[in-house]
Amino acid sequence: MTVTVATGNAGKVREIAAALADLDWELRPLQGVPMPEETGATYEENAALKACTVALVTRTAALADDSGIEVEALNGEPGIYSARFGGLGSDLERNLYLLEKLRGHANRRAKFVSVVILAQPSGQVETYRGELSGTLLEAPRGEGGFGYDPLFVPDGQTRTLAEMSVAEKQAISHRGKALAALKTAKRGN
Ligand code: ITT
Repeated sequence: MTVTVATGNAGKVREIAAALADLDWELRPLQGVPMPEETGATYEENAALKACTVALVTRTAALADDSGIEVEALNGEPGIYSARFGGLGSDLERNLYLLEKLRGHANRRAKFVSVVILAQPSGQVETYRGELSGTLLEAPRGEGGFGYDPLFVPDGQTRTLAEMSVAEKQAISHRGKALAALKTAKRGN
């Protein structure tokens, strides 16, 4: 099966390609296909918008991820707005903005959520979800990963997601869990 990876986020592309390497799929990059505006109210709606639009335009199956970080002390913000948090343009700026918002808060609990949708040009969709709970540090640590990874220490771990290899992150992460569920469904085991 040919599958277009419907994301403009290079970090997600790396993780999706690594997770699906052992499936017999030809993964194609998005390459010039315009992505829709994310007007949905949920991860599921936004992932479906992205996957269905790209499947229609490319006439291939398309896989999209919509994800975000939900911070307890901020009543679940930024959630589906994580990529645009504070209207800021870089991961570093968004991390510093998050730290600023959390200043003085004792509760550092947060969770990542990923919803992965595989859409066919026919409109058929399959939805997979994964979550990862953890705590947020007072300062970024590590060079790997993307987004809020340098601030996030998963439960049961001592390193941030940015201090882990792609494979180590994948084994425990929200996206890794969603993609593992997709693989299980596709392989029928
Ligand atoms: P596409 O829509 O093109 O896939 P995006 O980055 O805009 O790329 P989202 O709208 O799903 O994707 O926003 C997800 C944001 O949540 C992402 O930009 C990060 O800021 C954050 N995020 C999601 N998964 C993450 C992860 O594994 N590690 C760190 N931050 C993550």
